[in-house]
Amino acid sequence: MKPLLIAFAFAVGAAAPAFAQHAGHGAPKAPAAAAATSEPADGEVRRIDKSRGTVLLRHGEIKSINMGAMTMSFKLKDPAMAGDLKEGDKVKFTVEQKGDDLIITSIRKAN
Ligand SMILES: [Cu+2]
Repeated sequence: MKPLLIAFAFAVGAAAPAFAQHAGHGAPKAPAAAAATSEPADGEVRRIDKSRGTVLLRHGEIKSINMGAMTMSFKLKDPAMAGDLKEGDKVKFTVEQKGDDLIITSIRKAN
């Protein structure tokens, strides 16, 4: 229990200065406000399970759900979103939390 709490506190603490810096300097493209929740996260496809509609991603920080970088599995909102993705693809994606599930609501190849 205790290590989890410490990890969570660290994640929250680490996210705050990053956000302040982002807002302070003003991103060149996205003008403030809604950006923090809708900004796509970076990831790399490690595995795709088209029959279950899940994708294993190694992802960077996901600000919208306050999650640090890790490798984990996500459900796709629509299994067809796996489309032409393949292992090793670099992607940009957005995530929505529904109960205990994290659902990928959009995913596309990053260039
Ligand atoms: Cu994660």
